[in-house]
Amino acid sequence: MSPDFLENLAATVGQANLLTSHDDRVPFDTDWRGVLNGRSLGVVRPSSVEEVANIVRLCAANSIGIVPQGGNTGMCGGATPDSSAQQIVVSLTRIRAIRELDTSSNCMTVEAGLSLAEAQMAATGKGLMMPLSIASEGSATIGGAISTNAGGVNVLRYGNMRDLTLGIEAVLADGTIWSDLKKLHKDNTGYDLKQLFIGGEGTLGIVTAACIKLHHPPSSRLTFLAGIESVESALAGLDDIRGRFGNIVESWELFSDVSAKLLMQNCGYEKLPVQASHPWYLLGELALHGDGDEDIWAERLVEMADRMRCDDIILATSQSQRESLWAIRENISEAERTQGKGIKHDVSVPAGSIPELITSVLDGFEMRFADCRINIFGHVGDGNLHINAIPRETGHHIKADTAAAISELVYDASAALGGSFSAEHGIGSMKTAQMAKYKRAPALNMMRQIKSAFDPMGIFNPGKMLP
Ligand code: 2HG
Ligand code: ZN
Repeated sequence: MSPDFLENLAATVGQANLLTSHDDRVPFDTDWRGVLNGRSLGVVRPSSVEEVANIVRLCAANSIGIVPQGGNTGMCGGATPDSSAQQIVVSLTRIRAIRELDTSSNCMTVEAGLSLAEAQMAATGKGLMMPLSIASEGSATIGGAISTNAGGVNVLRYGNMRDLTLGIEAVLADGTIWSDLKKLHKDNTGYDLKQLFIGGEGTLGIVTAACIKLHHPPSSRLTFLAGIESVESALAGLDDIRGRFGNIVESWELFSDVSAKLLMQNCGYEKLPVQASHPWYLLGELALHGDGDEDIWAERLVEMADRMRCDDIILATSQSQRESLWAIRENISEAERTQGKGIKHDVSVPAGSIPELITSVLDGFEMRFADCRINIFGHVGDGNLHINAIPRETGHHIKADTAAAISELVYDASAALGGSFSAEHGIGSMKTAQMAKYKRAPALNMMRQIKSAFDPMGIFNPGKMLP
């Protein structure tokens, strides 16, 4: 590194936007869960794509690793620097313009640092909807959501970030600004290169803007919370609604009795708004277009509840009730965090195999791991569950060897069912060992070749994703 590297960096972004002191760096060097504490050489906060390109050129010339960062809400450490003090965090949150909101082609071109909530609001302001919704959407950014191919609670109907991204703009390893902000739904002109950056976790380049699909919002939504006795019931209810009414299910979120207890213990809930306690709870939301007659829908839900053998279901009758039902679901991660440092698993299996997955994880679990509880929640409709382990005693930690044994149990169980060890949170620095274990050699080889073609010097997010 040349002695004037930091000076040149400061000249690129302005001294105030290069943070080098410990206190200034800590919020960027630490992940939101407080699990990873990196130590960067500095944090730069560019305000334009040209500044990003200059930063990349400078870092490349000095062999300095670049860690792109959005809202710093990731789950796998993808945006956290290592502890070498040889990497620069590039925070994209100042590059946040809405370049265009095109209501004739139903899409918006936005910059990477815009938060998902701001993008949603802008679309709503024009009578449209940006459907990607995750609990951290107030801070999570468009660039982060693209780089991790975020999923969330609406994937069932609208898909994940990959499905919602029409075009991207990115800065490449030699500082080229590659603008591919197409609005096309169809474009068969060779390799679809943007797909490599979506879910690429900043290892191939820095996403600086994107063109995102928008949808027409439903005229009303039907949101309910049901207490159910089995996971099979949740799948039966989904099948019932889709069989009778087609693709109207926006969300089908499952959580366990353990989640409910954590919410009561750690988030001030006295009880859930259903009548009794149940082994499982289902939060469902249906999108209605035109036919929003509440009485008719209440009857239809009763039929669905019958199929689920459920007699404890509450329907939101106002927007504020809907929001409080959603808050229950969205507070689960926070309830876990308050409980103590646990371990997270974000697995997927074919949706029909969910009951088998749960049985194989829970069978004998308490006997083997007496100090931990398994907290299961997530997106049951698309086969993605969070099977997290948390310490029984508040404030405790799970020991490293116990954590490793639990992770192996969960990942092996999903692999045996043809599943994935990372459904929506990505790999980052936390799951590279699983990449080595569960990803097939030909896939890893192709990934390594792609990485060296795009980033021959290895400056983008070193140590992330690839084992
Ligand atoms: C969710 O579904 C997120 O709420 C977070 O993916 C999951 O905290 C987690 O494990
Ligand atoms: Zn999730």
